[in-house]
Amino acid sequence: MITNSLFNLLKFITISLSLGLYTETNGHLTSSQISNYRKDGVLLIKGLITGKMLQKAQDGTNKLLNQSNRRTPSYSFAKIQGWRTNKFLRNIAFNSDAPRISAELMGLNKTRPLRLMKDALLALSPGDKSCGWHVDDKFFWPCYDNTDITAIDEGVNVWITFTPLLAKQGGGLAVAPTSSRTIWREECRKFIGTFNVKNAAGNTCELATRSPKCNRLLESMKYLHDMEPGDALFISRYLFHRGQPFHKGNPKLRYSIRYMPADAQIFDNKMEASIHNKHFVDGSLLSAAGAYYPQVWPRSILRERLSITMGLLRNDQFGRKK
Ligand SMILES: O=C(O)CCC(=O)C(=O)O
Repeated sequence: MITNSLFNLLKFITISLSLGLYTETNGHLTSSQISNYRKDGVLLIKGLITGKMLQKAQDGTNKLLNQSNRRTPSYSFAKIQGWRTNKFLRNIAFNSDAPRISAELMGLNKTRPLRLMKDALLALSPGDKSCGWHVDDKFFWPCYDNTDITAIDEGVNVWITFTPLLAKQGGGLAVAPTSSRTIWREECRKFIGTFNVKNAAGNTCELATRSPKCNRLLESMKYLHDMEPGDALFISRYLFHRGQPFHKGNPKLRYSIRYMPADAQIFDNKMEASIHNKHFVDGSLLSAAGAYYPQVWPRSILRERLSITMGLLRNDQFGRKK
């Protein structure tokens, strides 16, 4: 009897550990990091992922790159929602400090959890055109907008590099600090990301032709960070950003993860499996869709993690890529 209970306890601990239910928590952000993020809409965290987690991500990404052709008009490789099938991406999205820091930047507390919404694994190679200045559209960010320009809980995108980046050589993520908090944010945003399911190509990356004026303004604000593998930029959902093309060298690998408060409302972009398969309606809470947008902070939920690891989630109906 005792042996049986002990065996079950050990089994539970082993399963829990293998699912990564216990997350490491390092120190809190300083008040100046939080206030700088809230002013600029961007914060660089050095060494967000290191050691084995980083090594596995680099190896796993290189394997994926060699195995499959996922070229798009702008990137030499693009894979969306990789956390659902790849352990090494899921480990970062769930178990790194990315969720905790995102929750802290948005001022969430333990009664208002954080959920993982959408990730993107991209490779930018020499000569790729990348995506011009933009704020993510409703394909990448299928949630209703927060129209309050002063809101702090609008959503965070964690952009992690797996390869070294030097600002002067390009290849990284260009950001326009403070653009998420400006009064002209919506003026410039309305030229792009107009959500239209029938327009398969989308116009999210085309600000340079759709509004040369906004494009010039953002170029004048452009900042590029020097970054090491595992470093991350935490950027506000509404910060203008763009991939910085480059001309020489190895592909630049990056992984971005979008997080939202659990009470955000789903926007029906006609591609989300959560809506098709769980029969949710436009405007449902993210938390209602369970494992499709799993809770990652303050802790993950065993039932959701099991659905993911057992491969029970249906695929999204991707109509287009950035
Ligand atoms: O990595 C890039 O080049 C662009 C990434 C991006 O636009 C995003 O993470 O939303």
